[in-house]
Amino acid sequence: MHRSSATLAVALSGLMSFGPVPVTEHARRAPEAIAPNDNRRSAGTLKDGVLTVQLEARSGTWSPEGAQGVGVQTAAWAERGKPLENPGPAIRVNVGTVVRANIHNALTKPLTVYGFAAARGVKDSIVIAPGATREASFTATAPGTYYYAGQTVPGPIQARIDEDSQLNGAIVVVPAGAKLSTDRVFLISWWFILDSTSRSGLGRATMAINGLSWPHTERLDAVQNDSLHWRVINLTSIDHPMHLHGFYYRIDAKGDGARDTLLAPAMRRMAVTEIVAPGETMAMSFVPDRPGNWIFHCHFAGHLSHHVAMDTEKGVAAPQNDAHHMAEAPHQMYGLVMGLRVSPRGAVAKAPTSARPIRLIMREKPKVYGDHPGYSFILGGTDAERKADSLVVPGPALVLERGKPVAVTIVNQSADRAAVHWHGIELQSYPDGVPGWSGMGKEVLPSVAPGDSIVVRFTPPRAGTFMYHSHFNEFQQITSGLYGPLIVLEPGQKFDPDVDRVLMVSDEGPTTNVITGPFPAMMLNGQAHPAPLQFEAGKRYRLRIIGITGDLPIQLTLTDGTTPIQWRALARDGMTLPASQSTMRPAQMVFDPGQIYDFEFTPRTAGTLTLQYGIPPFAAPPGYKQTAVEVRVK
Ligand SMILES: [Cu+2]
Repeated sequence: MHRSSATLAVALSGLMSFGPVPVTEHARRAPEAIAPNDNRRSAGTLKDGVLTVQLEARSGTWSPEGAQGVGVQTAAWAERGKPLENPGPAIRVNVGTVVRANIHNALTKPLTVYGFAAARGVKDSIVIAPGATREASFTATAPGTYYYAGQTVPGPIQARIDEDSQLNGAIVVVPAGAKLSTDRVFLISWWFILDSTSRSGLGRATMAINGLSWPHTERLDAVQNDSLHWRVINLTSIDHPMHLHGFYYRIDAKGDGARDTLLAPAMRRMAVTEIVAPGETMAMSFVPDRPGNWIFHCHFAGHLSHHVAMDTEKGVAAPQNDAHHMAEAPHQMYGLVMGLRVSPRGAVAKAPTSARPIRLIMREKPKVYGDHPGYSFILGGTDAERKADSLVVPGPALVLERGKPVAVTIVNQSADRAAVHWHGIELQSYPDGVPGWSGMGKEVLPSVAPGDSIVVRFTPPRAGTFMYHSHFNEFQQITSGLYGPLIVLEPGQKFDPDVDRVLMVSDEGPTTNVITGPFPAMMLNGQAHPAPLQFEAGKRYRLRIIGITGDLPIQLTLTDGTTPIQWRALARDGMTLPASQSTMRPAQMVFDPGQIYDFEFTPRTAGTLTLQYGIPPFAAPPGYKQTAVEVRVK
């Protein structure tokens, strides 16, 4: 698969003509249920270095929200004679094993199968007629994360949105002699119906990890200081910036299904948010050294919104489900979220008691973005607090000191519920900001009701660039102003806004129709039309670049008019880069919401540069123009 557009609009342009298959078309056949697959078991029979797997594609009913939830008719894989599974049966082998697949197409359409011949990934395919059986085989030569997939609709594999979108399976190859099943494998899939009469552009939609959608995804259990190894496979046609709460993870390998690249130790990078592009795979590892409840989720606000809840129809969540929504999803998250529960090993650290107090007020004003309200965070004790109608976006830059505890009182003056996530901070679970989830045992963080407040305490253990943002109803709240920079300094270090420049990229309001747009303007530090930036030649600046759009990918370039200038990478997601990665490079990058980069920039001579930012060309609608900001160097 190619890296393709991250906006649904572009991902789907050109596919619309195929039209959706109505959910009811074959629903009357009352077919078999498709079971979720946690990818722990390995399919097939291993004999004399040959794994023989008998696969069959059949039609069934898939219930991404559990057996009691809404079911949809889709094709899925099974081992011959066994129940249907989503994802399909996992194939786990050692290097040197020959994988021989005998594949039967029990569907009524020709089936294109990717991933089983020598070239692997979507680089090769075989076509199996309805009712026919074919063989395909390959030798597992390189360790890594791979996959197989089936397709019954015409067009490129990105055209899979409904009836064949769950024909996926993981292939994991480990070194000769290694244990087959230590790593967990998370396969991301989607399913949706387009509806031009719908407010959102979607009829019904879901996004799933291993065949289930939050809050129904598997709960992962670990013990504090365990070493966790996860593999992620993205078989949707859209990016997913995967964000881990509370911990950095190491990216060990990235692949495209055909080839997996194990990164050399000096090139392995630490992140809290990494993009997994369409058709891409990722191997990651981390050690949860603090107990409690954590989440690993896609940072596109729409991918954990009600739009991917099955009781949302035509963009409107069924009102009779509000109570069940609040009970089942007090965090108001759906879709691409995994929950991790880390049980303590030894004594649990207590929250700091003496701490620097901070009051952070969440404020709302009606009709700021058309009919939609605007929100912002205001710092207590400031002029902004005294001016009742003040709505400053982004929220105030909170400048904290490494190792120094803070006690933040979150005051909710809005009509919605509130929750604040301290993005990238290695804190304890309770203050992490996911209502109904963060915490441990019976002590679970609530959301803050309108008019109410809560105090959360944490101690930032690392100096760097971070952010805080809403973690409730994010599709609405993050696109409408609820975020701000969080800068942690070394003890004794002073924040100098002259050389320390925060560049925060966000949306100017929410998106109503996620398929056709219009998509909001992208703002730089809260401005859709930013004023020129001023720099001085010869001075060394630290640019702290923070992505917090709702669902849009961001390209940012600093150019002299023709080519990007050079800057030095300093940090990623708040963590200082090792010397091997802190290199000079062209000042052009593509990043997704939830990603943070620090660069060192020393303009050499006086003159004018241009900072250009907006949707990257591969995802932009036709005619789209990025915003250009004049950069004046004196
Ligand atoms: Cu996503």
